[in-house]
Amino acid sequence: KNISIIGVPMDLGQTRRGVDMGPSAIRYAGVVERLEDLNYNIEDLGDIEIGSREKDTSPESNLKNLKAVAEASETLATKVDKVVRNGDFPLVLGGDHSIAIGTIAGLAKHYSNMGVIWYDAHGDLNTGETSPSGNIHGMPLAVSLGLGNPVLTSIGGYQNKIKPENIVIIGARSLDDGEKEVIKEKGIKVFTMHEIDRMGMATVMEEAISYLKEKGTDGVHLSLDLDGLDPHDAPGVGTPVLGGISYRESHLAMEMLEEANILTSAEFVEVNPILDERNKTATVAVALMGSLFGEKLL
Ligand code: DIR
Ligand code: MN
Ligand code: MN
Ligand code: MN
Repeated sequence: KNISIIGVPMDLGQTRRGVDMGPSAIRYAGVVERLEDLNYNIEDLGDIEIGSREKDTSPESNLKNLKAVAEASETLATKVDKVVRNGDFPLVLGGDHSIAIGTIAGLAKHYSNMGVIWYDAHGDLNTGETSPSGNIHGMPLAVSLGLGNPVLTSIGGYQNKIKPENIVIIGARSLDDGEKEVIKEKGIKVFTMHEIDRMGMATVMEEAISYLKEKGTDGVHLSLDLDGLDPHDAPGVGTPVLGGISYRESHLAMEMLEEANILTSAEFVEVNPILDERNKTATVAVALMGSLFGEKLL
């Protein structure tokens, strides 16, 4: 089996510097060796090129760095598309979560009914109208649903990449009012921290997996924002939120996804080595990838 790694040194989807070094930090934490030891052929395709920070937001929109984010998203979509056409498993390393716009644009045209697991403290369901920040990393799930600025929703040359009923959000604990409305209106499946506390991660993952199977998904993408984890376990993120998913629960989630054998692509985002403690967060990301790709204790 082949995994193709794509690094996306993107920091333009939010305002804190350093998350562009995420791919380096994850490589330094040994992602290639870790997955090679699980008998995968790893091809590291290197990093895609990212433009520079824009001084002003354009007059027609409050979205920060819109042009540069859109350009990088097109580049990433093309690269992801190529990996899927080669029959390889795309593993995308961020970079802030705005990169999911390009990843999903490259993936979704290969499936008629793609599922998405959004592992995150946040919903990332804002549009220019509802965003409190203008940061595009708070918008990629909305964009993939066809909501928001057309410059972003038309990346890859088509709209409405995914269906709301094919999305499962896991770990949510910070949602803006506009995001709550989208969730209700579109009927998006969400396991908040409340459900994880109440039912336990094992039941949450069982339900999430059978939900996506019942929807008849023909591929499932995992978009894992490291801020889904508790900041205690993953401190190197730009927007930490207390009371998150533990390291152990996250390993269990990855192991259950591996057992279910439903994933067709994955991305790990928001690793910021400048805010981290001795590369702890990148190391956690790589450990979770180990479980996701079949590492066993015995
Ligand atoms: C907030 C924060 N909802 C926003 N979003 C974050 O700016 O849209 N997403 N941090 O990961
Ligand atoms: Mn080795
Ligand atoms: Mn996110
Ligand atoms: Mn987040």
